[in-house]
Formats: sequence, structure tokens, C-alpha cells
Amino acid sequence: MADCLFCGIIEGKIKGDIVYRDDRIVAFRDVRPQAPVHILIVPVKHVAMLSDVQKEDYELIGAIHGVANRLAEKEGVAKGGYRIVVNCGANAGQTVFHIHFHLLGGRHFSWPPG
Ligand code: DGP
Repeated sequence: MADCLFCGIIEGKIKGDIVYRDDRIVAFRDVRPQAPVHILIVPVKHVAMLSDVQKEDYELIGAIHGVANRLAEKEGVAKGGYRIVVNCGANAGQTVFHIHFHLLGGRHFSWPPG
């Protein structure tokens, strides 16, 4: 989609530190990391936000979690524990409107989140 930052990274028009790619899913390091490991996992398909996910996308969303698990292993944070975050909408702090799954690891996370 034109003017979408993450579509730009997926298409290679905008620089991104890509750590995983297949035909449906791309993962790249967050430019403002909040933990030693902070990777954004996104579908190639432009879906703006979690609330826009349709039934036809359910398998894709599951596959994204599979990629997250594999990246957590690869990055060495699987054993210690990690967090997957999806911010949906303004109150949740979503700033980029191409759905993305934050994979955060490498430190202790408190609960509840801020
Ligand atoms: P959210 O607040 O959930 O919409 O998260 C958006 C994330 O995107 C935030 O952690 C910072 C990251 N981000 C913003 N601009 C860029 C960029 O140009 N490149 C990369 N790699 N990450 C970005």
C-alpha cells in the first residue's frame, strides 16, 4: 500500500534490518528497541490493525506466531521467556498502521504493562 512504512520495508524501498522473510511474512528489527531483542513480525498483506483481521487471515496470524517462536529460539530468548505484543488502535499506542507483532526478549518484563 502506498505511503505505508512497513510495506516500504517489505518491498525494500525503505531500509530495514530484515531477519526473516518468506512469501507471506517478514520480520525486521525495531528501530527503537525496547529490549535486547525487539523484532517486528508483519504479514506481507497490508492489514492495518488487529481489529481488521478477517477469518481468512486466521491461518496467517497463526503462522506469524510460529515465526515468532522460531525467532525467539534463534535469538536465544526462548528459554528465559519472551513477550509478543500487538498494539491495536490509538489507546494501545499503535503508531504504524500495518499490523505488526512485537517480539520482545532478553530482559524481565513487568505486568501490568504501562
Ligand atoms: P506500534 O507503537 O505498536 O505501532 O509500534 C511501531 C514500532 O515501529 C515502534 O516500536 C517503532 C517501530 N518503527 C517506527 N518506524 C520504524 C522504521 O522506520 N523502521 C523500523 N525498523 N521500525 C520502526
